[in-house]
Amino acid sequence: MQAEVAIIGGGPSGLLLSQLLNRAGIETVILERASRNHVLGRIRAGVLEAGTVDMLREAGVSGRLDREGILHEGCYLTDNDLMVRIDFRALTGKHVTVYGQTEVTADLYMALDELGTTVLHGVEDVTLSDLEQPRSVVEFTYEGARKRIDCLFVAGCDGFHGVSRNAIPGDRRREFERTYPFGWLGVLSPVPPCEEELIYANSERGFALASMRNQNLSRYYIQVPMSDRPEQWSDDEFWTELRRRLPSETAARMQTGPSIEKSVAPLRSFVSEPLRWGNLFLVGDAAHIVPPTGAKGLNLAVADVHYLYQALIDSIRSNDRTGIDNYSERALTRIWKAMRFSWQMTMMLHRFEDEDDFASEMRRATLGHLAASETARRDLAENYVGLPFWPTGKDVPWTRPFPRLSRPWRESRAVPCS
Ligand code: RFL
Ligand code: PHB
Repeated sequence: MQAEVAIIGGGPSGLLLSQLLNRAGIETVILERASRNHVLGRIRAGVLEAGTVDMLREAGVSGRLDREGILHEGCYLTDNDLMVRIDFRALTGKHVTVYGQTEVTADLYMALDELGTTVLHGVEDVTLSDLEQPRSVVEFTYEGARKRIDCLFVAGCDGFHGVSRNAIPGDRRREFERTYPFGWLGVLSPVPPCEEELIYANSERGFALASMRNQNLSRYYIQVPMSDRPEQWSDDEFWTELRRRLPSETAARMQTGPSIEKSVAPLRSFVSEPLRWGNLFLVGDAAHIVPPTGAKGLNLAVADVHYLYQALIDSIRSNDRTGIDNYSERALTRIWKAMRFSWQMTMMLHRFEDEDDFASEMRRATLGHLAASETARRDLAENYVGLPFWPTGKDVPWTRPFPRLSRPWRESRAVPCS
């Protein structure tokens, strides 16, 4: 097989990249390990930044999102009965959109089918080679036979457990990681949301999040020990624990129902640098993971696609390699800011098992500061609604060589592949 761009992984980042490239007349093939039903059944993100919605519009897949997405102009951070509203609209002029990742993925698959894009499901043993040659090779097993794609570029969109990241030699890659000693037990239930806006709840029993998908479908999470399994928690036990962590008035009016889905997600911060090796580009969770507390994972994946897709078009159509040469640094600059925000939100809102009274007072003081300071709320809102894709200061033009960075390894490990 031949393709201009081979895409490993049919999650949101791979699908969106393919859709944008196909619309520009660039031929892609998507290789996905799981079945389509499996990918469509995964319950994950729910909050889209405005920049993400713009990208989905640009890809021509926003029809249903524009009709069914719910605009949220604020959210609550709470500490027992203290509720602090972060007014996104007043503080930043922006909003976020509540629309499930499942729906984004379904919309993308429908659009790709219409364009006749090749998406192979159930592929195994993907290997990447000749990444530093003019043309690269992707080999894989499909329906029992070994197959091969010759391509110009490979997009590694295969998530945290994919193979693409490890195709970059270990001595040219650097990983940064924080794991957190708890997970999120999530429940999806066909009941109206308990509040019109999301609630990020801090309490002495641990964190809880009240979120939603639509007026009749709620998504709730509680912080649990990492060792907990979803089957250990009956629905009743879940609702009882959630009630204890939410502000009492909200808890009193919360409707409960059966769980449609129940799962435990680990929390991790992770970055692998660089995002490029020769003709390979890492995108989304393949290169970075954030704890879900800031609602940034899917949005970061879409931001990577934003930086990459035009760069690939420029390289393939006009032999202009500026964009692909700058992709890694451009994307990482924004990724690290989202890492910081997600880590900070996680530290502010979760109870750590071995924490002392000082640590819990620090968490409460952070929330108290948010309650009292508009500046603090604006900072949180600016990050939550999504930082701009491009810096706005006129003294940071991206067309110049990237400024020297303070960490010397970046220069010594710069990828020699332009
Ligand atoms: P994905 O979605 O993991 O897709 C990768 C795809 O690659 C396939 N794959 C392979 N295919 C071929 N060969 C291989 N060797 C392969 N290995 C893997 C996989 O089957 C899969 O289909 O990565 P992508 O596309 O980069 O998208 C990232 C997002 O899915 C992720 O960041 C978000 O879901 C994170 N996230 C949230 N993000 C937000 O922006 N807002 C939120 O509100 C939000 N909430 C969440 C979240 C993630 C959660 N969990 C479960 C981790 C809430 C939760 C609970
Ligand atoms: C969700 O609705 O699944 C969701 C919302 C906000 C988050 C994380 C998850 O920060």
